[in-house]
Amino acid sequence: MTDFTQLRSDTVAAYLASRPALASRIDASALASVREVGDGNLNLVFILADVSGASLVLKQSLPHVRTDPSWPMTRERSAREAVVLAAHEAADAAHVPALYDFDPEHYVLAIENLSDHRVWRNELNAGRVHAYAAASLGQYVARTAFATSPLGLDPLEHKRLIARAVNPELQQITEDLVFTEPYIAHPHNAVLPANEPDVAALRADHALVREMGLAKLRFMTTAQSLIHGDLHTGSVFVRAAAGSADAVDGADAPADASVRAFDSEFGFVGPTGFDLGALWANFIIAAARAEALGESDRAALILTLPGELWASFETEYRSLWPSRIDPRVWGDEVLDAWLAGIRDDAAIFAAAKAIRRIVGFAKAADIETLPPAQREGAARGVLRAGRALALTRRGIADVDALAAESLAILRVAGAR
Ligand code: SR1
Ligand code: MG
Repeated sequence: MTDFTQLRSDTVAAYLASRPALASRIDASALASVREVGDGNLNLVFILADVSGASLVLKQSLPHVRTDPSWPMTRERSAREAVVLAAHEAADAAHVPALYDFDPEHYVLAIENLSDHRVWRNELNAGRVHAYAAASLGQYVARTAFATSPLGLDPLEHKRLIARAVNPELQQITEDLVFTEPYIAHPHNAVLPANEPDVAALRADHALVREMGLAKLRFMTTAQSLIHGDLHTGSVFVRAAAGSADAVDGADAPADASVRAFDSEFGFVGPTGFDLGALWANFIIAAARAEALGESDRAALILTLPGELWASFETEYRSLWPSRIDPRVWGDEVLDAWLAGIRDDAAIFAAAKAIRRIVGFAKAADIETLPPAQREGAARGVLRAGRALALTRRGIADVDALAAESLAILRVAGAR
């Protein structure tokens, strides 16, 4: 009997053969290629293809952080990811990879191979913006959020979903890494020496730390919808095979465009704005890189994306509103206030997620791959933009105005 506790290139064929649910997906006896491609923080990932060209991805959670084996990590997160993938596929199949199989004994997900797509963060870092992706992701968050909230689900089903999706260990990682550690001395933190005064200024800002404390409580106590939980640009695949710079940078999607959110192992029933905020934060980070490289026009283009994301989310959510299952006390007058709350959450979570990627564990390649001379100003810009967003967002309905404020801050910080 082969041991599948930790899959290897020489055991995946036997593993496939042991999974009846995959028999129609790929010929385990005629594999043409097996590639181990996991480069994230947590998992083993294999892309397999058979001689006929059929292919799929196997993703197995490891019992520790892949990049730090001394940090244990529950393997049950793969079961949470299976719950999120299945629910999100039911709500918006166009924007997630298809789930083919889940094996709870070995913590293995079998999912659609999207290797004709590229990771959005890598594309942004290479100067290809794929601006159309923001609107697609606004639809994705709206559809999945509505369908998994009490607006789209029977109230008992919503409570059962909360129970099925609870993800204590990974929720706690987010609580620690996003909302706490950047604001205290902690071994996970590291910045360039030149940025140490910037971090000290953040920690000394009582108004900011108060906002982060409140945001952490929102994150810990809100059960609006089944969120992706880690929707940064490295968790998004984009494809625009038309490939021209115009097609890639235009807001209109090329005819063959595809946008998929993957890696939802941090998902749980939480605040809807957290997913929007994660994307928004990473737009600020990508813009900081562009600004640091002297590509001001590209930085400005990237900072149209928070507004595109929000506008698309709001339009889609409003279009779903008439289908809510119980309009008795959720009349139309509720919708504006509900959306305003999600928008405010998105902004404060964006601020938190921008700051954590500079100060704490799991940094962003956008900034880390800059030469130190440019990295210093880019990091400072992200920290200041995050701080300003946290403190000025209240009551500001205009996401474009908030993004314009971030752009102005990045420009000044990069020029120092
Ligand atoms: C130990 S996990 C570190 C980070 O990687 C994931 O992408 C999440 O953002 C998490 O915080
Ligand atoms: Mg991930």
